[in-house]
Amino acid sequence: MHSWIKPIANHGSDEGSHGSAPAQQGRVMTGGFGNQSQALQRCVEGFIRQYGHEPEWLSHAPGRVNLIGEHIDYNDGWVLPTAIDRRLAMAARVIDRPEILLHSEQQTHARIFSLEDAWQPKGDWTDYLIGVMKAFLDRGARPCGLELSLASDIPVGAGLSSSAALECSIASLMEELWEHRLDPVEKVILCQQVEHAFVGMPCGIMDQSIVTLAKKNHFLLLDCMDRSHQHIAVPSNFPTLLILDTKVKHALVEGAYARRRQECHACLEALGRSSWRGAEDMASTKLESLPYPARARHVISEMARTLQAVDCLQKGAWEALGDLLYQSHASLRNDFEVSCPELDWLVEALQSLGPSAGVWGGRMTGGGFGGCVVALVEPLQVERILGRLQSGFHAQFGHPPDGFVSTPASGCQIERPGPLHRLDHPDRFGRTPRRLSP
Ligand code: GAF
Repeated sequence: MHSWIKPIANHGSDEGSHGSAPAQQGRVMTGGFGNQSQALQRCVEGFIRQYGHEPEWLSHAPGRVNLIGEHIDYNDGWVLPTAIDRRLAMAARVIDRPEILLHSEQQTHARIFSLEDAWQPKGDWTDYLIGVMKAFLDRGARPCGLELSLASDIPVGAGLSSSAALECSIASLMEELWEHRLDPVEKVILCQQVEHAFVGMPCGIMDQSIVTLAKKNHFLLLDCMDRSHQHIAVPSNFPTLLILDTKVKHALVEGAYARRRQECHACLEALGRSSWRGAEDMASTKLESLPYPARARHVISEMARTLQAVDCLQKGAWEALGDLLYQSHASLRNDFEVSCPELDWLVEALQSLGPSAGVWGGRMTGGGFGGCVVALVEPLQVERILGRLQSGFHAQFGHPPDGFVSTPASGCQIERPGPLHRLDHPDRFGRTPRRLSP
């Protein structure tokens, strides 16, 4: 184990990957970053194995769950996400060749991207990373060659924002190593634009915002109209956040997400409005005349629920908060049509367990079409609740969902561990990395 990674309790198997976190049926897994994530450790070890020397930088970013406010970030709504204690980590070292060497723990060899090529999307996960680098180049950043290695505890395609974690961690590295600083909101927008223009996913602003701005033990109330935000402290008696991964993979790029955006936009056009803000009190008869009334119903009702949820959170009204989560799920299932049978089954099962069995509420979280449910449960009942959900789900769908608990975690961070002398002396291959700006 590398000296600047502190030992942590092993909570899963070692077969972690950029893709999936270790799956253990019937066991509640904590994310692990209760100051150290397993991904950080595996990332540094992977770097050393791949390149034969230590990294100089370590950038790491969390996944996220959205408590409520779904599919309204691109509709000028409010959202209430928090970072989870599963992280993606990226270790880096400057090299004196015009190349980006990219290694992930799923690969045996590093992929090589020349800094002299014009980068085009390849249609795989490297697009998130190369797209961000290209955006920095387009803004006049000063490039240098890099060795990179990454590892992740955030399941991919599970609606927990592994892509935003990837974008934001490489963006933080670029700020340092390519000497181009951005303020946090600029960074969020750069990463969102990369998803739009390079990856082809017309996402809203929520995921990159929470990954960048998250504060430990807080939710983020983000106003997606003017991008202002407020950190909402988690009360000490807040229930446990239980995250249930159906393992049904979503592929938002494939069109359904973009269609939802277009449908919402078509409703606004029919109303002759430029924003949903201020449309909250619209009469239901007016909604019925829109091209997609159910979509409009979701947007308007979810905006109201999100603000009510903040109130419940601050008052400690868990049953009322839980009801809002169930209502949000019903709206996403019936009106926005982004749920799937596996998500619905879990939410119904949570609802029928109810407060007497320690369940306050739950809903699908993220883009939908698969992915995860977030539930609020009593800490002492977590194991029992998870066991019941897993066996019932297994009987129904032939596999158990993964389940893990998480506490609200901190956002993207970059560290420069170890003594500075590594920059001044050649490494054991005789290479002297370029000195960085102070
Ligand atoms: C995905 C998108 F990336 C977010 O911007 C948001 O729209 C979310 O789906 C749904 O709330 O995660």
